[in-house]
Amino acid sequence: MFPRIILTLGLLVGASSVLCQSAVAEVAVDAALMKVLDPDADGTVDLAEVKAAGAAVFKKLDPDNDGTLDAKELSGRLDEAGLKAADPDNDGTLDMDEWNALIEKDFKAADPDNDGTLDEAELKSAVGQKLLLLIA
Ligand SMILES: [Ca+2]
Ligand SMILES: [Ca+2]
Ligand SMILES: [Ca+2]
Repeated sequence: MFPRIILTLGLLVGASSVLCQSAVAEVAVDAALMKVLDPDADGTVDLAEVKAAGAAVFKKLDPDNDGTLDAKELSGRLDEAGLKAADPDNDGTLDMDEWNALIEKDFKAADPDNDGTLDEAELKSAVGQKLLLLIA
């Protein structure tokens, strides 16, 4: 009886962790990602590092090189509502200033302890994941 309960519990825990992973971890926070985001290798990502990574993504997403990202170029990273909120001049695209402002806003939201850096747990939070979609 006893081992059977343990087994059942184990299965339940296993199943729920699989569910959690698919729901939350859109961007895996692993050594490979940290190597990219954390060049000074102090184990956390600060705003300068986030902006540098964000600038690289901006370049990658803007193959026509017109200095703006439209909804199509942002697909999979930012939904329509997110684009609208980050687009104060309302031209339907994000330029580098708007992109940086968005990244800075998400960075601050992902840093509830307000120490100016994102650690692994903060990067794995829902808003941290949202930020990672913009910079990874
Ligand atoms: Ca760092
Ligand atoms: Ca704009
Ligand atoms: Ca922090």
